[in-house]
Amino acid sequence: MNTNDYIALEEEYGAHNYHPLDVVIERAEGVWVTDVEGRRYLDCLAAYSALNQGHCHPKIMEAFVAQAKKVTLTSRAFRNDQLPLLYKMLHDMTGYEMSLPMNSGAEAVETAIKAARKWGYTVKGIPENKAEIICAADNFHGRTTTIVGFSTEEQYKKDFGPFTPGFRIVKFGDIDALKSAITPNTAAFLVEPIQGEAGIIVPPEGYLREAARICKEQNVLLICDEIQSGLGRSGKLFAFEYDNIRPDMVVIGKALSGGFYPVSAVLADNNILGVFKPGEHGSTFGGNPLAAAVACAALRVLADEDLIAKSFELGAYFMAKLRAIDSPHVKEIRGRGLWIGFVLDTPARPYCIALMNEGILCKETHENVIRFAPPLVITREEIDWACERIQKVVYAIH
Ligand code: IF1
Repeated sequence: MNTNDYIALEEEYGAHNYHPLDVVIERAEGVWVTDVEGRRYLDCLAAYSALNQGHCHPKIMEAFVAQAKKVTLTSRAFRNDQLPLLYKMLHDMTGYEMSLPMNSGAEAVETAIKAARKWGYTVKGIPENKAEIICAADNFHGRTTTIVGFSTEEQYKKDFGPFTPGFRIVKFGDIDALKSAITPNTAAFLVEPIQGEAGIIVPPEGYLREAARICKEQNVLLICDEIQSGLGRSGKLFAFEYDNIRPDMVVIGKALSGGFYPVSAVLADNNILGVFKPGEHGSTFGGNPLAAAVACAALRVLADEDLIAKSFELGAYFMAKLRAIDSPHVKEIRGRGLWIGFVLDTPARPYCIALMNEGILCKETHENVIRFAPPLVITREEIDWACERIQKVVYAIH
């Protein structure tokens, strides 16, 4: 079978909820992927930051295979010997008193929403069914019906209603808008410290710091969705560190497993996560021993290989090189760490296709933005290699 055969099968038998580039990946290692024709590409998307540690990292692989041979799933009806180690590691790395493991990012966001509401009723004293959660315009927190209900992107929500009530939208980066949206019934403010899907939008200096201060003053929980921005992508363990804050809840996923397996978690202190009593929340696969073993290995790789510092340094290097590309079509280059939005004044998809033909995989977001977010194991030489090709493509398209 060749590329076209695989595409034909997929088009015929798969639901058409995606429009992928026409590259059929067969194997991968580190920052490189190989397609079914044997062509190699540098992966500049890293599965939307799930592959911060690089494809098929040998250490995570080792943990994955070893654990798969022992026990993969117990359900939470019984305990397993891996989950406690993940709890301890998350605590030691982040300082939060506890965590609650789930699978997908969206499930962890749902978990944070449930925790915030329950905290609102049982701790803050919000009247029954009146809790409100404030979210930012242009947010992306996942695809469940509750989450798309507070999306401001028509495409994500049209014809999927009716939606869960209790959410309010404020402009991202606008501190006054947040202030005036808070009522005595506000349980939480849920926000991405840097908006990913929106096009890698870094908020104005001090926004999160001020938001954290107001939330504290008003007894509102600050929930940071670090599913995409966290675990080194932004050049820090968490993007909120740029504002020197400590959110009440942090949601992580994606790179928590280094791309092997869906693993997500909510981090918080006991006064918040402690609201859940036995039977009130859960998941068949959440916290299973395979997931826990993989997550521990993935976190260890982040630390052992100093990937967070690498993201910080190489991100600045990559961004400076991209800024040196002189084209009237390039409007802005923004981001933090190895997480870069390359903003054009024209549709980005033709650029992504041209880059694919040059051996670089990346994806447009919002029509005009190309995101460059390679695995954090990328080298300076590989960034040079990519920049040569990016420059060639930018200069070739008029
Ligand atoms: C897809 C986007 C990125 C996320 C944040 C929660 C989730 C995500 C900040 C949900 C997921 C993914 C989903 C993926 C594409 C990707 C994405 F373009 F859709 F918006 F990265 F920018 N919070 N983002 O970024 O996590 O349930 O998917 O594990 O194809 O939908 P999930």
